[in-house]
Amino acid sequence: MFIDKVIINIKSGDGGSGAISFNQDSKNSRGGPDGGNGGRGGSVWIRCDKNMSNLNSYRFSKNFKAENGGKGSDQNKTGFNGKDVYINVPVGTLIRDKSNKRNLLANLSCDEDSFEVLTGGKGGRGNVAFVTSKNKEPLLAESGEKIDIKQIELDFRVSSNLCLIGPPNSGKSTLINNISNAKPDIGNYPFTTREPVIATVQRKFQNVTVIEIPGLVKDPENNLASGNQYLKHLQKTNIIGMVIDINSDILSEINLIYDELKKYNKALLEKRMVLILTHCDELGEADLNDFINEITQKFRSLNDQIFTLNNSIDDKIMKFIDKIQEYLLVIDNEDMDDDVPIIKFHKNELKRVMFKDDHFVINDKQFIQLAEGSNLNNWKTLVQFQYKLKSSKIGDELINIGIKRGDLLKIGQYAFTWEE
Ligand SMILES: Nc1nc2c(ncn2[C@@H]2O[C@H](COP(=O)(O)OP(=O)(O)OP(=O)(O)O)[C@@H](O)[C@H]2O)c(=O)[nH]1
Ligand SMILES: [Mg+2]
Repeated sequence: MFIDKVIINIKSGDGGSGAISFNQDSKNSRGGPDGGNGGRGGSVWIRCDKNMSNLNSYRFSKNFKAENGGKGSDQNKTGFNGKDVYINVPVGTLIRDKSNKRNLLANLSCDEDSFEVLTGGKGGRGNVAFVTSKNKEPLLAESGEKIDIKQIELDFRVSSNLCLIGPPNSGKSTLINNISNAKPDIGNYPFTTREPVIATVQRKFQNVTVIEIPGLVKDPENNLASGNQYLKHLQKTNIIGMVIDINSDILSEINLIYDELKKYNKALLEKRMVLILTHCDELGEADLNDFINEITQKFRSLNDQIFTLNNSIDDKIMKFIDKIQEYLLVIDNEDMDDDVPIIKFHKNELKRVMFKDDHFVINDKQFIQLAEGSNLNNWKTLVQFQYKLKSSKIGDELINIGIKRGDLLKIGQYAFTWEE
């Protein structure tokens, strides 16, 4: 199993609510307000883990929720901050906001890189924060900031030195089997390999990472097992190795590969390409030379980069690895990632106040928290709330859009009439 793309649900913690409380100790018989603030909700982080090489651990676990902040309490005590939650991903994972397909949130390409993908909700303020010269006994407090669940996509591209692609049944797995310790399935039928295979080749104290992409076909829509869906991994390879059976129509197979690469991202054609012809044990040396001449005439860029292999661990295969290692020394960095700026989720841009059907609505987050954190069913609290509302910019905005005495005003779960 090799999972390289998943959608997961994340939620950072809601902020804790602020407290409404009055100090009643012996030193202060009248009792001053002492309701503390709520704690901050935990955040959701994405963190690179260099030991991961796929997203398989997200096959079943798809929900990640950070802890909510604690409530504030009396004696001015602030609630506890919620614990953060960390989502580990392999190096080279793109993070996208699923509600907005094109919204790339981050590109985690360095080891130990971490990114706060969803910040925890702010804690609400306790009633101490609402003391003014006119209101010494505020009955107001805010609920904590609420955070919605978000869907994000984790999209992992394997980093490799050599990526083997080619038509089905061309000998890709056989090559991996001969040069590394990996033992992919080999079969004399197409699509033996249905998911990318990753292997490491060790020679002369230098490691070469190799990835096999399942067979490419001309018409990928009709073939769910084809490798066309995995072309993204080519973006992060240094060398593209086209593996083709010498008994096939080599020129048209090369053209098919070029076409598929061009369709996906034509910049891929600028990468270093090598041609690996397999089944060469089935042909005489003279025929082999004719073939190579014909190919180099048509594809001049492949000159000197054609390897003729047999299904055996012989001199030819060793020379092939040596050559790949040599190329790697001169290829600086073929990683095609653009520098992607890290951006945050878009906030919902609702108008702060509006008229809807037969009533006015306040969408301002801070006032909603204030309504929800206070008990507006208590008339004394409501008087204080309305006073605060009227002396704020939101009050001015309501007047600007035409609110008058007696009009119905809704905020959060509450509805009341506007008094002047
Ligand atoms: N004689 C000979 N047979 C080979 C050679 N390379 C591969 N084969 C045979 O060709 C068949 C296909 O080989 P695989 O390595 O499974 O090919 P693949 O490209 O990985 O195939 P898919 O994963 O199905 O796309 C197997 O029966 C291999 O034994 C070779 O150089 N010489
Ligand atoms: Mg295979």
